Amino acid sequence: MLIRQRRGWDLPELSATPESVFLNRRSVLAAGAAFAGGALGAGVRFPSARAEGASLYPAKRNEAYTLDRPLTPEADNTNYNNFYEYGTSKHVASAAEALKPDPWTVTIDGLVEKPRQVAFEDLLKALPLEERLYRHRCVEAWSMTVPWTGFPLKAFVDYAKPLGSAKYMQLQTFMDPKMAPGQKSFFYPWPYIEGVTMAEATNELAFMVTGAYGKPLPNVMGAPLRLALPWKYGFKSVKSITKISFVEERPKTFWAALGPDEYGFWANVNPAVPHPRWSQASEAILGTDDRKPTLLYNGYAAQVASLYDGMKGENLFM
Ligand SMILES: Nc1nc2c(c(=O)[nH]1)N[C@H]1C(S)=C(S)[C@@H](COP(=O)(O)O)O[C@H]1N2
Ligand SMILES: [Mo]
Repeated sequence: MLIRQRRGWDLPELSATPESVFLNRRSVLAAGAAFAGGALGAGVRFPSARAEGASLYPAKRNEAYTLDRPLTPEADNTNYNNFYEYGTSKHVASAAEALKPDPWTVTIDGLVEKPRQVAFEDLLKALPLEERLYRHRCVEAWSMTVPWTGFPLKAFVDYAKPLGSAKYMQLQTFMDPKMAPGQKSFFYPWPYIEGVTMAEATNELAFMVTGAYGKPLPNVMGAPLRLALPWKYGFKSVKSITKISFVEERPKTFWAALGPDEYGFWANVNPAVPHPRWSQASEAILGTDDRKPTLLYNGYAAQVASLYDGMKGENLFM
């Protein structure tokens, strides 16, 4: 595993903090103005759903989620990504400009009270946004720290109203080889699919992401809607989601289909369980030359360890 990153970021490490506090105040004022405008001028429309959504950022930070290290500078984050729909290189930001996140529809189906299709902007209206600072750990052993904006996955579950018989939530990326040339490769089992149990989906940490760094999500990070499961390896955090299905059977996930001996369904972070081809004992912190020891459940054991009580026969850590 080779990580070549320039260190040349000269911003003070946590400069994002005071700035977004300032911006939050400004966005509260802007929201007040928009509300007043709406009351006076019914029928005034924003130029596009995306512009309308943009006024929701930056969202108020949920201070319950704190970090033990600085945020990864935005430029480092957007220049080192995994988005196989746009190629297997880490430098896919310009290729991902072909993604069209607006308009965007999310299908909700399977074991739900009422299957339906929702416009992405209607999700934004229904589910209040907040900002959370999370760590992200790729199975390749690099890591980053990101200010995500979004809503708890549990809020989405309540919105979708699954039936009691639903055992898993399956999340699927768009399928459009014209928009995503990587999907022309027959080597991969497109579309990208991930899944979690209902207990995982409703855990407080599971987060549906619509923005990062106080702005709507850039294409390369999986616009307009991606997952963040900070206690699991990054491949679980599926990007550019178009379909969410509530199902009884465990979903056949993209990486587990491709390499069942290397990538499992659970994929919980554990320093003591190596990947078959490399150690997971430590992680390389993106944008620095530093490594840190990997933590069990990526440091989130207090919130999630009890999800796995008594699951003896399961491969929880691959
Ligand atoms: N649809 C889709 N989702 C995906 C991937 C992908 O290739 N396609 N890569 C995964 C992997 S391996 C990681 S580490 C994260 C990377 O997210 P980032 O590029 O925003 O850092 O996205 C995950 N979600
Ligand atoms: Mo990853």
